[in-house]
Amino acid sequence: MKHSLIALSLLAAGITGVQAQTVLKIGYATTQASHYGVGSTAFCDEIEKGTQGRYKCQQFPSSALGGEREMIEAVQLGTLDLVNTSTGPVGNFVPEVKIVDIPFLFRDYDHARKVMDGPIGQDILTKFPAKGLVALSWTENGFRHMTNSKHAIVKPEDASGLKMRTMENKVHMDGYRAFGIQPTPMAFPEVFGALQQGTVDGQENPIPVILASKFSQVQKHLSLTGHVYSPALLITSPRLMNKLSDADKKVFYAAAKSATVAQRKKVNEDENNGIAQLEKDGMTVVRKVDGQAFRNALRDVYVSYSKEFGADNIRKIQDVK
Ligand code: EAX
Repeated sequence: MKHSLIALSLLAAGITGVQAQTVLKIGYATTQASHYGVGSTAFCDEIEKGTQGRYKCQQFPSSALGGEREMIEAVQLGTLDLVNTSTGPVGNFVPEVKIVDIPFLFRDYDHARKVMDGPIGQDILTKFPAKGLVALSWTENGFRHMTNSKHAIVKPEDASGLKMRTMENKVHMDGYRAFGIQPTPMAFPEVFGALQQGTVDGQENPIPVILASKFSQVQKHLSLTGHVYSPALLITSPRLMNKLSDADKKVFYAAAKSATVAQRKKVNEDENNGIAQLEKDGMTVVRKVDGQAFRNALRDVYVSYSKEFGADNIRKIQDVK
């Protein structure tokens, strides 16, 4: 009797010796072994360690909680704590993000990462709280390449007329129309089935996504167009961040930086090893496309991009060395 009274009084005083634990739900589109899984696991490991186990994650890989747009909405509503997402649908929530989705805006990974980590990319992150979101860091999806089931794509004329699945992203769709592509916007969970049934002829994604999603099973041709750099973001909500102590906030932001580093490292690895793997899996790969022809095809749409985003803002990104 005596012991239970002591236990009860300790409990009442909150002195349980066992810290309360909060389990955070984090979702992303591809497998746990993919670049999103590697980045998310780095984040989760670090917040558990940094908060002495007071915070830990429950991961929902492989679009278990729906497409990226749905997961971002769930974070806004409070039914999901974090999402590690490409910028694909993000521009529909935070318009300032759209500029980084412009085709052929970034020269290479070094250029893209410098922009995202520098003042331009960091300033975009400050626009999220006004939309009920908090972007903890830029992670990374990668440079996007075209796959299809019909024929090799070397120049825009080869892509012309193809029904290609795109993200729900107007900036991408306007650019792809300039190549003569018929863009079909679709949430990621539906893509494999649509390719398998031939509802669309092709799609475009970075090597890490093509690998993790086993698109080689439903796509014959891969062309290394690298037509868009696809940034990604680790997003949570002001609701979650406002619950954290200042010390825990620091832990979360530091863990988000670790996610960025880990995810980019995995993208590098997939870029180095993935193409040979996809060839082994049966894809025919066009390594050298006519990049200039693709860029030339965008001349008119760049006029509308300049009107929408400001020619000087586009130039500022292009001029980052
Ligand atoms: O973020 O929808 C897409 O094509 C994205 O690249 C994918 O969800 C990974």
